[in-house]
Amino acid sequence: MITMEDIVREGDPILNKAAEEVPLPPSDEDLNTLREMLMYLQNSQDEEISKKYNLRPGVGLAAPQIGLAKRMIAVHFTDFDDNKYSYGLFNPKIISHSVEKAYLSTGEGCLSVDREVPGYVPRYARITVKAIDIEGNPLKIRLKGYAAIVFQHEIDHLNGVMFYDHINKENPFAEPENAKAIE
Ligand code: LHY
Ligand code: NI
Repeated sequence: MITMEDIVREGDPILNKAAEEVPLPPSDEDLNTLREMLMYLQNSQDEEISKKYNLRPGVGLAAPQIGLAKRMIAVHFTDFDDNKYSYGLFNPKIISHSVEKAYLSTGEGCLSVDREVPGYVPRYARITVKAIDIEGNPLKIRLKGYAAIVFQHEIDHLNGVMFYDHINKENPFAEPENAKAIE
């Protein structure tokens, strides 16, 4: 079972390098890892389990965050319109995106970052993601709003990019151009 002890924190160089494509069909080992990543998110959102094992609640997790430079992400959340997203994905790729941007008015955090980093994180308002899911099915999902932001945060980890890399250094709360606030 994945716990906070397995989660790599900022400062570890694996968080700043691009991860490798996963050969498909996935090996049993990679498939198991992805299942465990999704299970971490589910456990972290369960009041009892998260308390018992001291899990920080999360909606997304990328393989580099558990020390594996492989292109795998898990997401598990319900958006503000009550749509449920629960996926383990191999080799996710943003194949198109809007010109318009969006950002969470509360900023972002990261399971690998044990401090608050204030500021707006501009992201694409809408994206289309292609990936192979945990069952081996090719997927093409259109995302907007909160969901689009979570997926971009996770896919960034596969490219060695942290959320704070996007924050305006002069003025963290400068209104991003052509962007709408979410929340
Ligand atoms: N997980 C964050 C989490 O709290 C992802 C996140 C946070 C996305 C805030 C968007 C906004 O679940 C991770 O840091 N995973 O990489
Ligand atoms: Ni993160």
